Amino acid sequence: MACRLTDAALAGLPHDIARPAFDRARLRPGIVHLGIGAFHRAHQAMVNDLALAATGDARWGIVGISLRSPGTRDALQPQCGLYTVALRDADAAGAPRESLSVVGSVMRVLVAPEDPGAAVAQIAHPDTRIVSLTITEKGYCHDPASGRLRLDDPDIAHDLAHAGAPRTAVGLLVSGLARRRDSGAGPVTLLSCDNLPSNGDTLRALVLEFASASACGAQLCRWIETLCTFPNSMVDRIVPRTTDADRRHIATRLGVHDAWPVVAEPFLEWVIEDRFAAGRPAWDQPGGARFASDARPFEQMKLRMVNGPHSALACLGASAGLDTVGQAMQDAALRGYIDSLIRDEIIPTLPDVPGADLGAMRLRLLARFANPALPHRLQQIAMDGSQKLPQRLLATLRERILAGADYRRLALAVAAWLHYLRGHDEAGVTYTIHDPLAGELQALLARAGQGADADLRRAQALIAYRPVFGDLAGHRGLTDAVARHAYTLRQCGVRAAVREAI
Ligand code: CS2
Repeated sequence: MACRLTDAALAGLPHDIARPAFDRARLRPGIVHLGIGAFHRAHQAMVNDLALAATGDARWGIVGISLRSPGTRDALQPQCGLYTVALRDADAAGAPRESLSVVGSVMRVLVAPEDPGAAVAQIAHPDTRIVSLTITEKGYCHDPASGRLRLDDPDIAHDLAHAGAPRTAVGLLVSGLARRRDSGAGPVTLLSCDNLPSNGDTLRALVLEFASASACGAQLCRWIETLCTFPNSMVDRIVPRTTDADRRHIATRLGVHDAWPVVAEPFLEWVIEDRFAAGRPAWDQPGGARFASDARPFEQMKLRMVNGPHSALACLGASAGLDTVGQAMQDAALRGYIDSLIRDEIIPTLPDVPGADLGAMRLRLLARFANPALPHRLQQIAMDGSQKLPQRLLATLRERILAGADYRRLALAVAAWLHYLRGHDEAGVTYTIHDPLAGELQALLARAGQGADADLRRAQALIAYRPVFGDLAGHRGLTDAVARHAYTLRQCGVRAAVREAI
């Protein structure tokens, strides 16, 4: 297809395609977003479009920063920053349905590794009032169990030595903030939109830890503490990786080629603490965000209810040789286990959250996971387990242990990760473990060896690993429970293990 999605092409799109309902020509950059992947483009940027359309306040265009590859910039530049979001689910009769909208908030994309100075300058620009982030858990370069910055991380060490050419998100932020302080550019909000507990507080602690270790030291820390805010936020929307088939299908519907569309579920939630240092867009439009004085209970609920079961299902399903979350949810044994995990072991740990009906949320979640119109690969969710498990499953597990409550289903989720780390499924098909700690984990599991008692030794080796298990490291009861599940998983398979656990 010759023609590309551009501003000029918008008027000619079919009538059933929604398009930006604001004047893009007037848009000015007020938001810098680090990590402009599919999730941001299907979540915050869409909500930003709602705010721009409702208020006409043109100060809130988005400049994206890619921290790794130029792919998004190269695809979006010829499209004037425009791209399509396809929202997919099934109707009551199970027939797939889809609605398409073109999103207009993104003005341009910078590629930090190509020109870190330009990225720092954009963060330091006086028009920038919000710097938001979706850089995934590992992008924070912190110890997942303690939340402390990993000063021994080679990229962090590099950034502390080369403030002019940072590689990490935290390095870019601190260089940009130092520049703002020097130039008098004024206050700014740093808004983490990642699946981390107290994500704003976590980011603030990491930024201050880096700043105090940097050449600017204490003075910069004082400036940040006085002028910057770091609201906590809860984000929720399932956004699988876009495939070539998605691209072909969307081009057919648009009548023009979009090189970088995103597919997602219709469900969206975003709860943000209303603590903005230099103003914010009116993101609280119908279908958009909610502001709250404390987002932490919402984050905790979301991480435990949505992401915990997601990770458990990913490790179990991938080990069973399944491909997508939807396929795993069609398996009665796996679905029954996920339902029971949520109902019997996760919900009892959650405090009352204003306006949240946990029982209804559980049923809606099972339907979201089962969405037949949105293939979401289990391997995509299973990656980076070392960075995800602490807040998704281990925090819940810790509470159950302290309360003397049953935790066998949660222990199975940990055993499923151990099983997954073998690097092959039940049929012997191998896969790569994508995890920043993969090398360390595989080495310690290899030392545990094979043969009789291997399940116990592997469980001992894993659960002794402090960067993930923190103060649960070496817990005897958990180790024994994980070893028993690991034995069943290896000897009898995933389905037998989940049936046994419920
Ligand atoms: C998933 C999340 O990839 C993953 O680890 O668990 O991306 C999940 O789809 C979202 O957090 C849902 O809001």
